[in-house]
Amino acid sequence: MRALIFVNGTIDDYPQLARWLRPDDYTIAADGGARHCAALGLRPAVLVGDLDSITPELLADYEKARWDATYGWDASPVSTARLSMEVYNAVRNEDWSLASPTAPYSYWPQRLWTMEKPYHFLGDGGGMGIGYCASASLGAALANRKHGRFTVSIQPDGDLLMTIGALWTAAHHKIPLLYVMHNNRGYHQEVMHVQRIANRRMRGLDRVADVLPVAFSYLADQRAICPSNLYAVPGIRT
Ligand SMILES: Cc1ncc(C[n+]2csc(CCOP(=O)(O)OP(=O)(O)O)c2C)c(N)n1
Ligand SMILES: [Mg+2]
Repeated sequence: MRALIFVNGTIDDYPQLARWLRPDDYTIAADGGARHCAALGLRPAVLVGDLDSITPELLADYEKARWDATYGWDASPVSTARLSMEVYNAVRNEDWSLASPTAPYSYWPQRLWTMEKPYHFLGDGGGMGIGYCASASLGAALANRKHGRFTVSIQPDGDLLMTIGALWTAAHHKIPLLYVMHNNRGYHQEVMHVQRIANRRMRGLDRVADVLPVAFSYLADQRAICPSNLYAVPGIRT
């Protein structure tokens, strides 16, 4: 992993610099250097300095993330901000590794989790293809296994349906990985896109199928996915 420090100098060519960035770069903004991060669409992992040269607007925007996360905290179904923070609270004292992309839940971990190690975040999938999350998380968990790291993945439902075989592979090869289902029962990014286009063309939403009533806990049952590889877990009947 590289640590990038943005200081308050001049950058002439943002697009050229953007091509050189990597998703796992650890970004540090030194005071007014935060404006370069904003121009590049980056949210720095750390902001340092006496904060006399960062613009008040940018500083307020950073501080706002915590406030934004509290919106609808007690709502049901649970908000994605709360889901993210509950998962963080559950893993933060482990040697954790977040293996899932964060775009499906509004990038909350980059906004609020403290990420200090290269393996704390695998990064988002470059191609944005669904089916990436379940399988990429499994690959990360395999790499983390020998280090004894706790791999967690906040797993969208549609994505898991694309690569459900990842569960079999995890069970068969005994790869420890916690998938926390982000089950909104739909291909929702797709639905929102279709809604937008339907509005623009002034037609109804009758052709949108947005409910995927899948019982993922049954799919994850080891008796179903890998019966040849059952092992006893104390307190759990197999
Ligand atoms: C292989 C592939 N097919 C289709 C798409 C188009 N697409 C983008 S998001 C999405 C829905 C994703 O559903 P889910 O994984 O449940 O996440 P959600 O949007 O519900 O949070 C689809 C179909 C894609 N990105 N990749
Ligand atoms: Mg979904």
